[in-house]
Amino acid sequence: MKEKMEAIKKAAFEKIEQAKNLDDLNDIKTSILGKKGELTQVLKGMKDVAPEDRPKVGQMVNEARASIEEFLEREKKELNAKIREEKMKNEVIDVTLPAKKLKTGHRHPNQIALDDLERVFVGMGYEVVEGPEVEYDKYNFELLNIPANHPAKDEQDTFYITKDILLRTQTSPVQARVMETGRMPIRIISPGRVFRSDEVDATHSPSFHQVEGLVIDKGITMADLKGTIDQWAKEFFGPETKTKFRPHHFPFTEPSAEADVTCFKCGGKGCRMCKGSGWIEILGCGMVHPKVLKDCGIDPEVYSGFAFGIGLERVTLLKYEIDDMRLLYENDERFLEQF
Ligand code: 2NL
Repeated sequence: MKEKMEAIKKAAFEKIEQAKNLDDLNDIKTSILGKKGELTQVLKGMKDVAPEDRPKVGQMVNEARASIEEFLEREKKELNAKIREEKMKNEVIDVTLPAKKLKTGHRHPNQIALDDLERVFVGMGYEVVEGPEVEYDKYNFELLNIPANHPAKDEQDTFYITKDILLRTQTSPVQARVMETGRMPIRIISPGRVFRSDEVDATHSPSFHQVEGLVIDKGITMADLKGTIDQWAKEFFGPETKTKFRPHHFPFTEPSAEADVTCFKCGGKGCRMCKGSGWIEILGCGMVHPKVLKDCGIDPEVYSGFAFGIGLERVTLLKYEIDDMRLLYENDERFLEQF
């Protein structure tokens, strides 16, 4: 029995010495000390040992077990130390390597155009006012003299939440809310996201941005409107820019007009940018309709005013000569980093 025990011990020590990693050590442990291990088998064979020899055999098995366990632990510690040393060697930090470049973002081209646009109006004393994107029919349509049967109110054109609540189709409702407060005079621009049920293409999107302006005071005339737009165009597109106004129709203004600016690419001679005409259409505007003033609680006999609406994306596309609106929404870094 003693020889058998020595043989098991010797074999175990040899195996342990040859172990290359922690998994090997674990396997050895189970194969000798485990439930079905060699030493355990000896204990199970105790019934064949003479009763008077049993304590001795038991002691031998326990001693063998203890010394194998001790050796296993020692080897395990040594292996762990080796693994750590190896890891430290591989993880040496080279402090002389150049640092990773930090990537800094910047404003979206739409935001750059909006900031430029706002700066001009704020310089003229305008206040920037924002309002809700989800609006009541009352503020988006009714107060702006857009009657129930108007095509703009069709479900084809407007996203309705309920019969009376919708995604605003313009930022005029912000201005209607300001008029309703009755604080005079008013000199505001209201930039923001608006929604129309349009198919996506190079010049349309179901969600885009508008900047509307509104001025109301005693004695405001069409001359103030034209002078303001002309001044804005010169500051925004360059001092050589001229403006012209063509008659148009909006339900909320009377008279209404569309304003063109001289092409800032060719200076008005005619080029690809302005499709040969020398002019580029830039905004819609007009004198606030007396009915709109009245419905918003302002006496049209005392006050008058003008309003205008600028499509932000349209201005951004023109300013940066971008030929497809979809590029503004895709957030492709290769596009964005050019601004
Ligand atoms: C366009 C036309 C326009 C207005 C917006 C307005 C607002 C109030 C009262 C009267 Cl509260 N008018 N806004 C006026 C004329 C034109 O926008 O084509 N925009 C892209």
